[in-house]
Amino acid sequence: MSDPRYPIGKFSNTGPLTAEQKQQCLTDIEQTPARLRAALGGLSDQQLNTPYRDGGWTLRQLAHHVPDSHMNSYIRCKLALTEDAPTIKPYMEDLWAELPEAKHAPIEVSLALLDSLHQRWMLMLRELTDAEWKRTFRHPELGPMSLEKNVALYAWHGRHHVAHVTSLREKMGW
Ligand code: NI
Repeated sequence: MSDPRYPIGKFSNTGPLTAEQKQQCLTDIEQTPARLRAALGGLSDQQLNTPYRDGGWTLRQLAHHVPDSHMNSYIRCKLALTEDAPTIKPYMEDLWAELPEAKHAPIEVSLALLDSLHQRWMLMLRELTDAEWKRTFRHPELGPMSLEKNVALYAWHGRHHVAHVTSLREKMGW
């Protein structure tokens, strides 16, 4: 808990997932939209415009970042399922978070987007065969990544950002 950037710790890749770990990742991804919505519930505009840590994104930027990130991940999953180890296009998440709409738009727009996106994503993920879990895309800087590892990463990613919100609320007594 000493580093406010990583309230649940950094993502650690533990290798191939067991059936139970896969199931836990799917449950996390399924529940991320509701958890984020609950974490952000009842906050004023002023509270939403508060950085979750000194020098960090505001809660509003964070609410818009999660679907930005997960839309990219969803598309990477689809590319890996339909092409042979395709090279994906990274994006500059810090610059996306600085675009005007990412700083000012109502969070409900992104919460609704996340609800819908994760419903669609789960429909895809629930149908994956064992062979499909092992399919890969190639990140130009990070190298090959399997769907399995990508799903584990984004299960962590949702919990990571929800914890930014809940830890700020706890600290501020909100
Ligand atoms: Ni993130």
